[in-house]
Amino acid sequence: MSEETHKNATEKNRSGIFSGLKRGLAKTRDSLAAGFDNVIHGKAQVGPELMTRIEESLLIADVGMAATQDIMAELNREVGAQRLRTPDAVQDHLKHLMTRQLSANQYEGDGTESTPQVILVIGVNGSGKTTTIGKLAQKWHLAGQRVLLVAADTFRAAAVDQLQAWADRVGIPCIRQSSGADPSAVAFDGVQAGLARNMDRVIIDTAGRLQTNHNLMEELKKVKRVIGKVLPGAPHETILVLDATIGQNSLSQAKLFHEGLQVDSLIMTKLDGTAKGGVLLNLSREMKLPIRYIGVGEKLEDLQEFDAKMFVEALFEN
Ligand SMILES: Nc1nc2c(ncn2[C@@H]2O[C@H](COP(=O)(O)OP(=O)(O)OP(=O)(O)O)[C@@H](O)[C@H]2O)c(=O)[nH]1
Ligand SMILES: [Mg+2]
Repeated sequence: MSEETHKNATEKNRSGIFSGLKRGLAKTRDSLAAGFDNVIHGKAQVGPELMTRIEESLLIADVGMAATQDIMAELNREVGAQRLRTPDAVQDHLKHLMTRQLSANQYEGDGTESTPQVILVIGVNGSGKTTTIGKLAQKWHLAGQRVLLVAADTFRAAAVDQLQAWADRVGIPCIRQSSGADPSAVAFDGVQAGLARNMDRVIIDTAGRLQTNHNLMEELKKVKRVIGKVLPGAPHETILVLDATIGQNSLSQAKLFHEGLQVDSLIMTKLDGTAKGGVLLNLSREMKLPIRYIGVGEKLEDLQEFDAKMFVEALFEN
């Protein structure tokens, strides 16, 4: 491929991702930008009305009280110092502040190049763990990596089958035991198999659980300890999958999972089904954890690597 063709292909790909993102964020965009769009693009002056509309819109998009107050304090300061003289300038600065908050926590890996990289995926019931694992596996497989799935959700037989179906679809192996098996035993087998088969990535699926269920949280801690015994340093990444449709409630979920299990990064699914996409700002502010991927639909390409700048652009573009 010539450099020019490659560049065009990359740009085309990027614009495809961006339109998917815009489509997926439509509901949040409607609640956010629509609230002050007509003020910004009308004949409005920079003044209290505009600032109130912006604040209301942020709250409606579920940006949350704390993150909204941060943003408004800084915007008001800039307006007060007469550094933002037009509504457009206010909007540009708002976008800048949102991007800054969303990119405050970058994923830096665990600093090791260990092979395999063991990834433990956790979260409440139905948040999107298994489908997200399937999509990640497909992405990484297509990128030429050797990926192994581990069905440590042994709670329901259907859960093991669901992961197996993804493995079959992608064309990669899946380690499983019968349902009802001890999840840490399956995880142990999985990591061992990952080592023996020289895998690049081992992704462990777990049963959904409420963050308030003590026994089930202890079960996950055991999974973590056990895989650390097979491969010191594993899991290299513990990913918490959150469902965007629950809005601010995802904060208390994230806090409890993080307290118990030391989460390394977040994936937010189902942004396409909610107007509460602004919750990512408060999550980023409170949790100080990187957001790695977002789900904006059911299709494979709808699981996107999170890009703060693109995310904010998509929220504001009509
Ligand atoms: N619209 C939409 N649906 C999604 C997204 N991600 C996951 N889903 C759907 O959410 C539902 C639950 O997904 P699962 O992957 O089974 O969730 P889980 O966390 O593994 O559930 P348990 O194993 O029961 O805890 C499925 O119907 C998925 O297709 C997304 O980004 N957008
Ligand atoms: Mg599942």
